[in-house]
Amino acid sequence: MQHTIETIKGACPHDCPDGCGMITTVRDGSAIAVAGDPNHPMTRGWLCVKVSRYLERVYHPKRVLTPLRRAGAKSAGHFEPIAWDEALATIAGRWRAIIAEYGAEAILPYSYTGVLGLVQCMVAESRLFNRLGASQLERSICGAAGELAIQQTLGGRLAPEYSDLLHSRLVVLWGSNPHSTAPHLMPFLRDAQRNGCELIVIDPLRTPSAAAANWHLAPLPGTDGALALGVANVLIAEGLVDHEYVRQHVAGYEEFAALAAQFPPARAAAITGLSAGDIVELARRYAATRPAHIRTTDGVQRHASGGNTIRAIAALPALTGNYGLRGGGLAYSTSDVIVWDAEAIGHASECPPPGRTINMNRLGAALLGEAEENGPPIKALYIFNTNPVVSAPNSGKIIAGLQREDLFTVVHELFLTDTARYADIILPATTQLEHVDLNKGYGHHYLTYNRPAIAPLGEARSNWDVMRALAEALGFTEPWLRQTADDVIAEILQATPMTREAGITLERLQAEGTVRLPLPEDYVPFADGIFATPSGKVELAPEGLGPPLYRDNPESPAGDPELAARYPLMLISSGAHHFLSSSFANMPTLRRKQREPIVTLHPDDAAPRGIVDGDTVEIFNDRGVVRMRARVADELRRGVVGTVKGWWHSLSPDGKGVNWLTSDRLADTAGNSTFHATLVDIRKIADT
Ligand SMILES: Nc1nc2c(c(=O)[nH]1)N[C@H]1C(S)=C(S)[C@@H](COP(=O)(O)OP(=O)(O)OC[C@H]3O[C@@H](n4cnc5c(=O)[nH]c(N)nc54)[C@H](O)[C@@H]3O)O[C@H]1N2
Ligand SMILES: Nc1nc2c(c(=O)[nH]1)N[C@H]1C(S)=C(S)[C@@H](COP(=O)(O)OP(=O)(O)OC[C@H]3O[C@@H](n4cnc5c(=O)[nH]c(N)nc54)[C@H](O)[C@@H]3O)O[C@H]1N2
Ligand SMILES: [Mo]
Repeated sequence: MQHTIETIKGACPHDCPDGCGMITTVRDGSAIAVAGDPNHPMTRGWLCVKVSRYLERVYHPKRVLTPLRRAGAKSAGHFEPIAWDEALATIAGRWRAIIAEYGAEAILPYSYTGVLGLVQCMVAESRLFNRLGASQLERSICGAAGELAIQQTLGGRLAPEYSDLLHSRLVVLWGSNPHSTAPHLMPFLRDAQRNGCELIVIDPLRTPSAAAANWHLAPLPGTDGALALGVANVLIAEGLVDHEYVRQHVAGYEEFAALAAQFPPARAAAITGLSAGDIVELARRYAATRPAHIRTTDGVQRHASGGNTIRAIAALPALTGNYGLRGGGLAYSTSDVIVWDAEAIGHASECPPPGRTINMNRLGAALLGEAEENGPPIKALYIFNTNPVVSAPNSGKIIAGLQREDLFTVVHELFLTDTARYADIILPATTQLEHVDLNKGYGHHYLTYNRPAIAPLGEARSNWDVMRALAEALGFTEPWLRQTADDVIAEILQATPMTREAGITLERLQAEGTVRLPLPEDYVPFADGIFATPSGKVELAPEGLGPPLYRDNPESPAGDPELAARYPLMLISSGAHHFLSSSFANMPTLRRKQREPIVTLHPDDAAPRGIVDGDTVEIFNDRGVVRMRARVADELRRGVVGTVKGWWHSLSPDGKGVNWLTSDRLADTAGNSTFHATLVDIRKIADT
């Protein structure tokens, strides 16, 4: 028999700065291989440990492939197949009844970045729900504080290409673990190091990124704002500030300097748990080495002072004149290099006024009554692109909320996740190989068109196709609720000045796959010294905000000594190397590589608890109790314990996960999550 073999260019959809180009080989309609696009300038022909196994995900025997209806108690996991028509009619009928009784704000769309794409994420999360006038979701589980802090300070999230590290003489990874969370940065960093670039890592954990550093500093979690102010204090006191740069390009210097004056090394040392000598040394090395690059991402801002922390860190390249230098500056993300036309995305001007806002970190609280503080109770949830039972904070409250008998929950998913188990209706989703999208990683400057490689499996439908079908079931006739994904992309490219003026069209993206945004060949953010802030300068003390004040985490030994007397250990749960949040955590090969839920503690914390390496332990606080394997290692500082996010509850030995323990308190900025501001204790349990 004659086989047909094709290779199809696509885009990795995951929430990762690398935003890779992906090539799928298809034989007779089935995908048989995925590989990194050799022509994508970041991907350079290889995929990470997770996405290189993407076919295991696509053809996973447990994919949900038909719509399902609950047939038993919520969470019991019994479902029966139903036809799409019946599923859509049921949803439309329930929503109409809820709107008639409570108004559209009783419907809450709950989504995040299971796929990061213009159509399957941004458009899918906005158009239909805008048209309904449903509640708005404040999407602040990840980096909202850091995002706003960077915008307030620099006027936009702009960052250099990974390859610019080759021009750096010093790189500071400040609460960032690219070894796992931005793997395509690592070859550039290693090449830079081979050329003599120095690497400093600031992280309470000795991550794999830190293991290869010249210097690893381990501050107490949540104290980086004081560290940055301490460094600024030394820069100012020792005459290491680039005053000419400050005069031309920095606003609010005097106010900032007055605040930094309150953080001499001794005080910063007392707060951060570092030595005063180390803080002085950090400032001197940072000032003496040019160009010096700081990479700070989201781990460092998932604390109560997350926004102020990022503002304080982002001040340092301004004080030393590192912004605008190739190999210098600061990398948080490149997300604002293109600002899509908001009206083309959401068509909000043609919709009812936006509904009230619910913060996604407060899902459990909102379902249990908090929503009624600013509107009707939540009577319907539409969950897609997210797995809140595993990934959102304070699982116990979320589960209690999802169990409400009067709540109508729809989950659109690839798998029967811990969240989908609480659904009344589950809808089958496509993988990236089965739908159209346009993707851009938030660490670079390239758009990649995702051409579907294979037909949808079973009856799976993409996020946008479900929105179109629901719009039809609800009787909406707007053309922008009927467009194909390709038409949506074409409309937004045309409406957005940057792509329109550069002639970046759907046809061009389809022909070329990956297209660079129209930036000069030698683009360096802020090289012109212009910042899109009100003053046109770096704002160290923006109007109405002032300089970045330091505050102790309210849930930390310094912030709540009484609580810390009961729960003395600070828990950090960062990204797992083999998972992406909870995505991939149901794939056999990656689960084996990640081994099992493990908590790492320092020997000095293990010994008084009688814990030795390999023991089964319970981690606990007032919110919950979770069982894990103990690993005793001096990879983190005393008083700090570390684990990873992502393990599914239903696939864990005790049916729980780390977010049973984490706090749903909101941060200082943008309603952000505070996952890492969590106090716990640990006890050994008798082996059974
Ligand atoms: N393999 C893998 N890749 C991922 C993800 C994943 O789950 N797995 N998640 C993706 C997502 S959603 C995101 S947002 C990005 C996040 O990318 P990163 O920001 O790199 O990821 P995190 O692992 O959350 O946190 C980074 C580091 O911050 C440290 N940290 C925590 N608290 C503090 C603190 O108070 N001070 C300092 N200095 N450091 C601190 C943690 O120990 C951790 O090593 O990664 C993306 N990529
Ligand atoms: N303890 C702790 N928890 C954390 C963090 C932490 O640092 N510590 N980090 C937080 C961060 S940074 C983030 S961003 C969040 C992420 O949290 P979530 O956004 O909930 O991410 P995932 O848990 O990966 O869930 C994404 C889900 O989307 C599904 N999906 C994938 N593609 C599609 C699709 O095309 N359509 C539909 N309908 N579904 C699809 C996947 O199967 C998966 O179940 O987690 C947060 N949780
Ligand atoms: Mo994230």
